[in-house]
Amino acid sequence: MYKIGITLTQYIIEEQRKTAQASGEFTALLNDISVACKKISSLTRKGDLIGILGSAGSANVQGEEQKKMDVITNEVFIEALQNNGHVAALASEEMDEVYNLPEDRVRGNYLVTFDPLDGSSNMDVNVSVGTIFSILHAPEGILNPTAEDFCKEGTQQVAAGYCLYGPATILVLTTGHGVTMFTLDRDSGSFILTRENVQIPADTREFAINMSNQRFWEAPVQRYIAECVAGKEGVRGVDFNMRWVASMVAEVHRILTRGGIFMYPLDSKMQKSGKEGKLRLLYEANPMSMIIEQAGGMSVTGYERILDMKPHSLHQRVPVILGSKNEVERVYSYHKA
Ligand code: P6P
Repeated sequence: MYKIGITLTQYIIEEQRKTAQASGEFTALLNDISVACKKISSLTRKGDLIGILGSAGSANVQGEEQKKMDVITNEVFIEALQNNGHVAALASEEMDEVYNLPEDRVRGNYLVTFDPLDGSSNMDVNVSVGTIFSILHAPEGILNPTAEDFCKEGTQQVAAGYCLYGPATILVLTTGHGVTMFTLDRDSGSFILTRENVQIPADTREFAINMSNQRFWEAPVQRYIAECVAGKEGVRGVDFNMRWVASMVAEVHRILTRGGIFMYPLDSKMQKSGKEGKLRLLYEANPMSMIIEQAGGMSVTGYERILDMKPHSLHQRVPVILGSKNEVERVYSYHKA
């Protein structure tokens, strides 16, 4: 157990001491990521003051309109990670291909995938947004890793985390030994350990889903949500509450804090356009699933455990149903019925 109040740097150095052969590279990489998150936090708080809201006038590989802040925060992450010799390559929601480092940069032992500003459309309406990141081992001796090197099962992640830019800026991290939260102290400029060994309540009465897609959902999801909406007059015998922020980072943080179930299931509308889901496996579903499972929750597509999936491409999409174990278990059982 750590002392609440130590800094992220102290925490990761303590963690490093537990691993005899640790080189300190992983510690330094986490520090680089925290520097990027601090810079993004500072930018998100300025908004219109520095003209960073609105559209960038471009589209990402998903064909989605890029916001100015999508492009800016992507650059912040690249700058923070490419110069210190801890990564071998990067992959981002905002870049079609793998980002190989400039020839003269030293390669490190890690690969990082990231969504630099998840929920960025919320920036224009001043609602919480976040950064999501996932860390994998880089292939030995490969100067320029390929997309194939990133397409590893979520169980192979070395670490995963997010940074939520809300009323407070909170960095949440797991290295496979539980989930720890750090709150940015703007006076000192340090992330301070504020919660450790985070555990999600196994039960919940709060669901998060975009109800406007209801007519497109598959039967198991229709059944589950109808039962929640029926409340105490229905088979569940209790009333439910609903939330939808349209920032996965904010939804996951709420679930880590008080329980809940988050659902972006497969639907017939996305299937008609050839999509396998809404959220991306490598830099949204996998890191969030590692965090959720490390906090005692569950994360599935409806049909399988997300962390067991072998990705077929860099920007693969998947359905996501995650959160309080007993509630996700119930939805999973409806899909199996
Ligand atoms: P919708 C943000 O664009 C995102 O990827 C997730 O953060 C969020 O949960 C979801 O999409 C919101 O989707 O259809 O409600 O806009």
